[in-house]
Parts: sequence; C-alpha cells; structure tokens
Amino acid sequence: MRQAHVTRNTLETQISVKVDLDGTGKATLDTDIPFLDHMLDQVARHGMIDLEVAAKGDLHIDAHHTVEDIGITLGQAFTQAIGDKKGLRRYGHAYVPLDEALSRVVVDFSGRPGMEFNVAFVRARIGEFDVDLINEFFQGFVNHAMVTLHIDNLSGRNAHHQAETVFKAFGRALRMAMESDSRSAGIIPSTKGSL
Ligand SMILES: [Mn+2]
Repeated sequence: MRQAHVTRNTLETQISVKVDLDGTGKATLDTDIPFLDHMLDQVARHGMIDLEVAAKGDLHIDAHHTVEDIGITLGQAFTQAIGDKKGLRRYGHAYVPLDEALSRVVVDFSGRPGMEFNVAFVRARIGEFDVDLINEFFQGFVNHAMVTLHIDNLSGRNAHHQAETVFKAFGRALRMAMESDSRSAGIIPSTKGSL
C-alpha cells in the first residue's frame, strides 16, 4: 500500500499530511489558506492521489511558514509512501493549459533534490496569496521528496491561471512518474541499481 501519514510540529506550524498515491483524487484540505487549498485540490485530482492536509500556522505573521512547511511535510509523506521505487516509471511530464496560460512540469524520482523554477508571475498577489510562496512550497517538497523538478510557465497573462496550470501539471507529472511500468516490474529504474 503506497500510503503515508506524517505529522510535523514546530513552534511555527502544526501539520498533518496523509497520502494514498494510488487513490482516486479525493482531497480533504484545511490549511486556513484558501488559495493553497484550491491548488492542493488540483494536485490530488490530477495526480489521482488521495490527500488530507490539516495545518495550523502562524498566519498572524504571514503565510510563509505554513506554505513552506506543508511542502516539506508533503515531501516527507511522498518519500515514505513511494517505497523502494521498484517498477516505477520514475519520470513524468505534463503540459497543462488554462485559457491563455500554459505550464510544463517535469519530474524525476531521482533520489536527490533539485529544482528549476521558471515562473514570472504577472502579479505579486493572487487575492491575498503572495505568489513568492509557490516557489517556497515546491522547494520544500523537492528537498524532502528527493525529486528533480523542472517547472516552466510558458505563457500567461493572469496569475491565477499561471499558478493553476503549474499545480495541475505538477499533479499530472507526478501521476505519470509514480505509475508502475509492467515491463520493469521488480526492477529499480536506474543502471546504478538504486535511487
Ligand atoms: Mn482556479
């Protein structure tokens, strides 16, 4: 069963993340950051991941610690749930459009963290949400899921659309990478023999 439940408590945030990587795309989200809930819902739906995230953070300061720590905790849950990576496709990619916006996300369950984040948001905020935090979320995830992640927004004139295409493409790319490849059942997808 590719499932995990991780809790992470600091003086800044208290976070619980449950994942089922072979789910049906069902999300239960309670982060007190509505835009982030909307984005995590996209990851669950398009990744076909069952996802429960509950977070209490120091939002009286700003959303920075909470968003970053949710990324970290989600990454830890993925590392636990993905297991030994035998038979894993390993690589996944997706292009997702939303009207004028288009993003591409490419992921590799490489076993080491690396991120290229190329998104020039056209606005600094989406509602009350600071778009800088999207980079923080993904960096937290990458560091703890131990994946290589390339995120490129290729076009967009609306910051909500830019963000939404990034998160949907992330979900789709994860889904592809996390699926099992029947031709390589029981085999680690690396000539090194480990990932
Ligand atoms: Mn939307």
